[in-house]
Amino acid sequence: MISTNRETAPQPAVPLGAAWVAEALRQAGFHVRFLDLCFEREPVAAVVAALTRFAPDGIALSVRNLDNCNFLAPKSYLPEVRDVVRAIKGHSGARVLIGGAGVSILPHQVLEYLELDHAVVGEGERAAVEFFSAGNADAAGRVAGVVCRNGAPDQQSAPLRGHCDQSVMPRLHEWVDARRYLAQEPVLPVQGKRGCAHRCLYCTYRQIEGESWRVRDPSAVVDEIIESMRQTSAREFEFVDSIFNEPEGYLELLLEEVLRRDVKARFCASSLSPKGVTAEQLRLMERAGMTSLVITPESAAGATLAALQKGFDEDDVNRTAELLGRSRLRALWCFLVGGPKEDEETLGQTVAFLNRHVGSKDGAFITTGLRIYPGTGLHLLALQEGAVHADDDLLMPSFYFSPQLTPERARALLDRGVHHGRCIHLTETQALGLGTLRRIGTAIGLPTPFWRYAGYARGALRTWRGQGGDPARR
Ligand code: B12
Ligand code: SF4
Repeated sequence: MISTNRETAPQPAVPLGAAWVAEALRQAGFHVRFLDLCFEREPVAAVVAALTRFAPDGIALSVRNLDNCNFLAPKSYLPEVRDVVRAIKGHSGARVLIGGAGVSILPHQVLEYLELDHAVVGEGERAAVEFFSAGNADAAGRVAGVVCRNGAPDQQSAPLRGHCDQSVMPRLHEWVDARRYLAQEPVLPVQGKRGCAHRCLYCTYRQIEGESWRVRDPSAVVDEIIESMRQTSAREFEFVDSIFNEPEGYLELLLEEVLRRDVKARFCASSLSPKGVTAEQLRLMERAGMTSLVITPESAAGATLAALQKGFDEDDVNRTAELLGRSRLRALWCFLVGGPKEDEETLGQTVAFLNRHVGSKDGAFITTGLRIYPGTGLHLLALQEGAVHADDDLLMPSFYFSPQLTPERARALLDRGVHHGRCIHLTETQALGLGTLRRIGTAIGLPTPFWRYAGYARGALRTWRGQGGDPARR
């Protein structure tokens, strides 16, 4: 298993999915080696060395990101993955299977670009085992979930139903050098559920995780956390679920289990929906050890929320902000600027929200422009508005930005309108030197979440550069 992701901004991402698939293969009786390219200085040389040492019969490639989703400074990661694929082909005749979130979004286009034959759409635990167990390439190509380069363009995985496969634990510590990641930010990811039943205009998650909620048994999730605490120094865990507070009732079951088992850890969540949040839920989160969360309204204006088909309105956003303001939880509020129907008025509503609700314990994360993916409502809208051409396969990043505004004007309105320095713009998270600051923060035991120091980091990097500092690689 080769995890190809080398992005370290806004933080290195522990290859949880690749580890999970590797563990499934091991449990099925395969002899598995894991190569994590994240911190390798010479990734191609590392791949060649591993192939020479291990001589695998099958190679599983995990591709988490296609690109950085940054409209203002776009970067595709696929050219570096192609270098890895070429090295593999030059040094091994093994059967290759590619998977991961990025692959699931555009499987055929990724296969064409990388000149590979087989990809998995969606979760890989079962598909990878069946693929590598198949007697020949034809049978491997017929495995549920596997898409073939020469297959029909609409060939997709079998729909995902029922519960997540409970029999496999990711056992991250077996596959990944957790210390390297924990030195950059002392938090490990954990996933309680897969899928999302919503249909937001721009979203890809149903292609990656499936279009219905599939929850794990809370006791299995807590077992995994306890095992990670035994095997690594991690004492904080981030729930990377599509939406932490859905489906209804699950977060209660999970956090009650954390309390029942008396787990002495801290928790955060990478996506809370403003819809339906209650004061009781926030109290339970605090009692169970949650200290921060990322909340994803994307806009504070009703017209934009409706156009994005978020399924909640500005009253939900404001009500949840009031509740969070009264809690001890730190909230990072995420906004997408430039969605359909965005204009000076709607952005003004978001600016007013940022001033009113993003308090001293909180932050806001601003992404300008929306990455367009095939099969989404946003793609259809972009075609109608002429923002993309029908022959653009969207493998290289294309973005939507409201025709009623420009990115420069949006930035000016935000800079002028927001009266505090707690807004973090996506581009700033890619600044050189942030990785060094993160490592220093971890070494001196700064309390998480690290986004709360964004203002200080901005100042420190400015001073450093002003003094002629040459920040090392992130
Ligand atoms: C949580 C999250 C984050 C968190 C991560 C926190 C953490 N502690 O890990 C944060 C906010 C930091 C983050 C940052 C970024 N993210 Co993000 N993130 C996610 C999210 C929601 C979940 C990822 C996850 O951990 N899933 C859980 C694991 C278990 O699932 P998995 O990795 O997909 O693996 C499964 C399958 O993919 C498959 N699989 C995986 N590998 C393999 C290999 C083989 C061979 C096979 C067969 C199968 C297989 O099986 C696995 C198990 O079922 C996804 C969206 C999503 N729903 O997937 C976006 C997502 C992966 N992120 C995305 C992006 C772009 C980014 C950023 C580049 C954004 C930015 N510019 O800052 C950064 C990059 C960070 C980095 N260093 O890589 C995109 C990638 C698509 C794209 N356009 O490239 C996604 C898909 C969201 C989107 N826009 O649609 N992210
Ligand atoms: S709620 Fe979140 S994960 Fe679900 S469709 Fe909307 S944006 Fe995607």
